[in-house]
Amino acid sequence: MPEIEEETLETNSRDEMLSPVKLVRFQRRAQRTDSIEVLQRDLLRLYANPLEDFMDFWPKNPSDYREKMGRYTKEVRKLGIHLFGAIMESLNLGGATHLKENFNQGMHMVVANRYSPYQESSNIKIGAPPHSDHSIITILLQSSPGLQVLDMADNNHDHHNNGTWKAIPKLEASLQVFVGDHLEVLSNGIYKSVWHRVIPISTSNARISMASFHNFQIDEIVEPAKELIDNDRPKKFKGSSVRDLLKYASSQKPVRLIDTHRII
Ligand SMILES: O=C(O)CCC(=O)C(=O)O
Repeated sequence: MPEIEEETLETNSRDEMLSPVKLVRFQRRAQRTDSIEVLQRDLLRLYANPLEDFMDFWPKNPSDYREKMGRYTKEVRKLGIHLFGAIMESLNLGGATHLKENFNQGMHMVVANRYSPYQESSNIKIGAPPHSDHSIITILLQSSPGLQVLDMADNNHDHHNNGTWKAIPKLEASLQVFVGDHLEVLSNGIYKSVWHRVIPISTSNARISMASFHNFQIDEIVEPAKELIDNDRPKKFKGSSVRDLLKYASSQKPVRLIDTHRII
């Protein structure tokens, strides 16, 4: 029997991806041969740039939440800006100040994921399904192992059905950095967004992760940089904004928006 996948978002606020704070139980249901399997995680999503505009919407409990989370988001944002500068240099786009300015003023979304303890026998499995991120880059902090990335070294990078899942170890005091879909577009396919999923290792302890998604401004159309288009490397993608990617993600289609925007 073919696998049917359906995702549901359980949330108080139905105005989807753009409310300043959202608490969600994210479930993906898949019809297996003789049962329905559910893949579940809980997440709290906050916007964080500009911090002054959003912090008043953040949780007040525990009482130092805003102060500590504010400090973390400020530091991780600085890191994101440094990394973006280095990536631009690697693409010989170091002089493209409009891109840097846009990134500096861009959208910063922070998602705290909680993967609760679970029983192996339950048909509710805990984890995150295979996906890539809408961001330019994502910076991830994780409490314990469970993250896996698809290694497509021997495959055509544009297809995500093949490849080998590789576990990413949790290294003390380290962050992971992912290339997101909009960097794949901006770099005209030179950087590839990372296909990843989560299968928590421990059934008895919760796993927590904090993903910081760094984007351009929400309505900025992201297209391949013109400096990276030539006869040898023609333009690979049509443009899209972060708003387009978020709206599309909430429509829960199995194909990435940037793949539907592929020109070649
Ligand atoms: O929990 C993780 O390690 C990854 C989370 C993730 O992929 C996401 O929030 O998009």
